[in-house]
Amino acid sequence: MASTYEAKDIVVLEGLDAVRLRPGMYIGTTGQKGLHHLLWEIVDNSIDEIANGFGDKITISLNEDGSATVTDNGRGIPVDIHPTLKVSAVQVVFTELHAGGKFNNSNYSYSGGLHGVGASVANALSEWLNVTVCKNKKKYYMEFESYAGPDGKIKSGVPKAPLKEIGDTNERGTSVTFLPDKRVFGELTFDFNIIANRVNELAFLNKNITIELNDKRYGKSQIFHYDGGIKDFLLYLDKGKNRLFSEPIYFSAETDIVKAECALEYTDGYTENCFSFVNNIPTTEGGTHEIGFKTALTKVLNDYARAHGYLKDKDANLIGDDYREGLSVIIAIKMKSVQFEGQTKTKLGNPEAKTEVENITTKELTKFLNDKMNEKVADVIINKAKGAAKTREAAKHAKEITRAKNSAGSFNLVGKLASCTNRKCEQSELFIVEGDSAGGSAKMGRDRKSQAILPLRGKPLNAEKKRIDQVLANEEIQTIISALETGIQEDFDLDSLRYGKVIILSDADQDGMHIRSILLTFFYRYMRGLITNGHVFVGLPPLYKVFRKNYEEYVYSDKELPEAIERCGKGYEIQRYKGLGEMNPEQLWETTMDPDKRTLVQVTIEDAAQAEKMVTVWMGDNIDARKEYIAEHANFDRGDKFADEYSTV
Ligand code: TSJ
Repeated sequence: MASTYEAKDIVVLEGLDAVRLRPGMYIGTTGQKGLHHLLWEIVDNSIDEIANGFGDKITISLNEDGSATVTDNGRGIPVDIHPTLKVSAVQVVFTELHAGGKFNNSNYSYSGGLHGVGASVANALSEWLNVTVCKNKKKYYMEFESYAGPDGKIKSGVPKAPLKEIGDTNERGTSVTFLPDKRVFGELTFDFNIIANRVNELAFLNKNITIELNDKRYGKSQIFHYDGGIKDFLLYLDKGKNRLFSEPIYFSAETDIVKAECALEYTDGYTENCFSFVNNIPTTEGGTHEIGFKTALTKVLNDYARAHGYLKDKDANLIGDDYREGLSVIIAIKMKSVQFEGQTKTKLGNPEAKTEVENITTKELTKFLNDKMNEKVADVIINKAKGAAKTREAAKHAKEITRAKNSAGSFNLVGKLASCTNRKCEQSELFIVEGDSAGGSAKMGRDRKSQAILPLRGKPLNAEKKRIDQVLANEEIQTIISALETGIQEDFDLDSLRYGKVIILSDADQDGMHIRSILLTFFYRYMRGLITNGHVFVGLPPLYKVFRKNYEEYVYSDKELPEAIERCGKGYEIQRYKGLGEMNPEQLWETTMDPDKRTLVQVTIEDAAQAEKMVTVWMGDNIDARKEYIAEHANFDRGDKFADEYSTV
């Protein structure tokens, strides 16, 4: 087995053993997210190196044995001997929990890695890890291993030998290969799509980088590189929308405190899409940088509107919402000592980020607008905002009506809703069921105490195309709003939620997927807190029943069908359910509603964002984008996560 080579390593290694004892403290979970976290901890280092101007290429390989290799062509991790620890810097990086502080020193790192301990955490949670450094015309190598000692306890990330010079080279860079430990992550494996998505984002956010992703297990390979950086990112996000400018507005600036980059444009839609990042990390909950941008946007545009006669002396200023209708923007900043806040720690808290981004945006946007060449663009923005201000009044009126109806007992509105008797939110569930016939079965089959049923007749209205007042006027949507009792948008109040679980039950076909997507888009836009707080679920009805005399089994995915047939044995029969409506009340209860037997998939904010994107393309006016999308996603048969990767809740 491995040999430790110096006694004082033991002290260091106790740190790594602590990581293994409580992996959650370092990587959040030991599930799929945690496994991929290890990879990002390593990749972040290469990104940092390149973002600092050293090298331009990263290669990530997912190897056949389950390990992953990350290689960059940067300067190579320093190999000199650490003055107090008396081992190579490479060893320190992989064995010291606080190596981050020593090597990612103040003028080096913007890394998003957790506490800057990333590489050592990845080492601690790997069966083995090896590193090759090319630097100073020399090649160096070192290997680490985690193994069970005589007492059965696992020693984590133990160096097998000191860093060794193994030859000459003209190349430069660092290469790390590691095998995540099965004793920590079980049989979980790297997922090409998860990695490709994030790598794609990283390539957008770091325009000088080329990232190659090789999946050696399946022979798949993809290269990510965007000359346009976040400008390309914005075009990607707005694909399928009707964009109002030929090119996004783009600016970047650097101060002592932040490096900031913004790309923005308008579409003919009515919602705001603001995506922000700090040190390459998405700040989904926003924060001070976003506020700085928005404050500047409103001020600059109001000033411009007044200076150019769009607003007369008697007119009030337009409000921020008006200027953000149809706005798509990406704000990416880099800064040191970031503080993250909020429920999911994805909200930037640093007050100086507001001032900096606000000043930069004010200066750059003013410069842009005052360029004669951009007069048309300015005209489009201001006129669009004036239109938004007009309908804001109408929307206010429509909302007042909705509120009045709600407080008036809402008899008509919730007429189709069969509520449950229990009033406690956490013990109540609302099933939104596709179709009157399935709705009828659900009403008969349910547990009346805790389960409410709301049947949806047809497709509820498309939340993408209409202005807010029209969305709210739709009967199906109004029923949902009334039933949930939370209010919407800025009125949304989670404490008023009537049903702790909102469960969407739709057929396993294209229409069902469409209805689900529209509902998710609605929640995403108007009741986002419902999703972020984990209240929205998708129910999975069975696809088949496999049965013979005295035996029956429901099957929920095509993948499981052969096994079920085998279990059933000779003389089996198969019933295929084409829709929820084919099941009688007892069957629906047994397979899909009974809390003890059913499978629910909790909807994440990413699922909802994806649904929104799909609905945008699907129902928007851009026919080319729609064709392209359908060509790319031709198989609608439960070809999404709600069929294949479910987890019981
Ligand atoms: F940390 C790590 F092991 F996870 C890792 C680090 C993994 C990979 C794939 C690459 C890297 C890495 C580190 N790439 N490039 C660097 N650069 C440095 O560590 C470095 C190089 C030179 C200097 C210097 O001041 O001369 C400083 C640093 C931090």
